[in-house]
Amino acid sequence: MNLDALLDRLAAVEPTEQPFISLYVGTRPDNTGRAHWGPIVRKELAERARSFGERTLARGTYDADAGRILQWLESEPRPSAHGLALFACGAARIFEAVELNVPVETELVVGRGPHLYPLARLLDQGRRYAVAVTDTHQARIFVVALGGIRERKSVENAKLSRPAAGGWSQARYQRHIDKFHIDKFHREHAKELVETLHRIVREEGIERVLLAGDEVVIPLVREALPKMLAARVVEIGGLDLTSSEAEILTQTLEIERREDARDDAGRVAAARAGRLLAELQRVLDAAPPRHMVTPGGFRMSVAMSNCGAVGWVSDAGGYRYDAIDPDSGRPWPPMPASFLESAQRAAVEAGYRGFAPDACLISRYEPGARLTLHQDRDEEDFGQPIVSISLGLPALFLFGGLKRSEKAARVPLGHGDAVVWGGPARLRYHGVAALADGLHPLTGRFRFNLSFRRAV
Ligand code: MD3
Ligand code: FE
Repeated sequence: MNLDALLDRLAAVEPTEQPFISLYVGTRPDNTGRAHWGPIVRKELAERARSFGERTLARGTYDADAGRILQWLESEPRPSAHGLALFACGAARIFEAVELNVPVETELVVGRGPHLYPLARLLDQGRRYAVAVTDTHQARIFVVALGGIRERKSVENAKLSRPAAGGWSQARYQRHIDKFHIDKFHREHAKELVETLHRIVREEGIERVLLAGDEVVIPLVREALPKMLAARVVEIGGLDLTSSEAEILTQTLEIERREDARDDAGRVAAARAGRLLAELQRVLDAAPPRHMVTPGGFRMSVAMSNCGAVGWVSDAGGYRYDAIDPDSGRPWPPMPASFLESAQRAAVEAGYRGFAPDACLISRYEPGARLTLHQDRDEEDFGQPIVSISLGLPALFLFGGLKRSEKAARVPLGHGDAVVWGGPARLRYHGVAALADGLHPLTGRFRFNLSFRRAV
């Protein structure tokens, strides 16, 4: 079974009216050699049924789906499977059941769509990470894999080892090195650490490096990191060279789990983003991006288009929402169902039910393109949020205040990120810093932003 394809398929499921059942089952026998999961799963499924009113449509479809799940569980899985994952919603025409060759935690989730994080995590099994603990003299590098820790290497700066038990030559040597040389030795130490780390990361296929160190050495290490490594380094506190292996293990496992959860969410978002891009292509074929002109006569560096009942346009006459694309003289292309669904999913997750966008402004950024600080005030009802989805190359979003003069925070926005701007944030000044050059596997040298609005 190809779990990647399964994740993609399930990520594309639109929110359902009827309950969607996601069931993960850990099937490993206990120490008596017996598997206990059957009765537990049966009980969980039966208990959850009671959360729906009797003789409701939801209860009916839930019972049918649960029945189908139980039937599969009784007849299909091989005893050798370590785990099972099942997804069922008759109303969405989904029934997927797979055996897993890795253990999972037993978990039943009933919601409006599939619960995918555990599945995304399975695609990552066998991930290992490294921990580097350093000061300006000495470093220790550990590799954690399958829950165990193992010291791989210690790096020591021979020229600048700590004053040892008082040899006279050592003392005289120490007196003769000045600030300049100390900096130089610290820098050499950082470089040696980074080189060693780089080799270990490459040899062992490590995805993430957790780095602990003092405020002197961390900037030096950062400076020495090649790009490939910098992307994998996460700084952590609370550890130093005196920490025991047990301390290092327990502290970093927790951090790694948290980072993992972020990655899993990102993977689910990226699977959805792939589908949006396919639709986007169709929309832009019908209404190609164009560089609009501001009322002040400037050509915008961002190329724009729209889909939906109305579209945002700018020309010498001003800004407005219009049902007709001025370039084609025809209505804007309709909003694809997957666009609407993604926007509504994000809005609901942020606490805005009933968001019904009638406009989707599509912005295409190429390297150098930017958007100066502005407010979005052309919409009828500022009580409605704006939902934005970023695709392709990453950008630095500038998030200002309610006055133009307030200093803007810089927030990186990457492929698949969705942001909901509602409440007091709705009228904050915002913009996008000049796009850095880059090549995205799906969009090439472009960033696209979809921003969904209730305009009229
Ligand atoms: C924040 N686009 O099209 S996301 C725009 O990334 C625009 O392409 C940016 O600003 C982009 O107008 C930002 C969308 C966005 C829209 C409205 C907002 C962010 C907002 C209103 C208030 C605060
Ligand atoms: Fe804006």
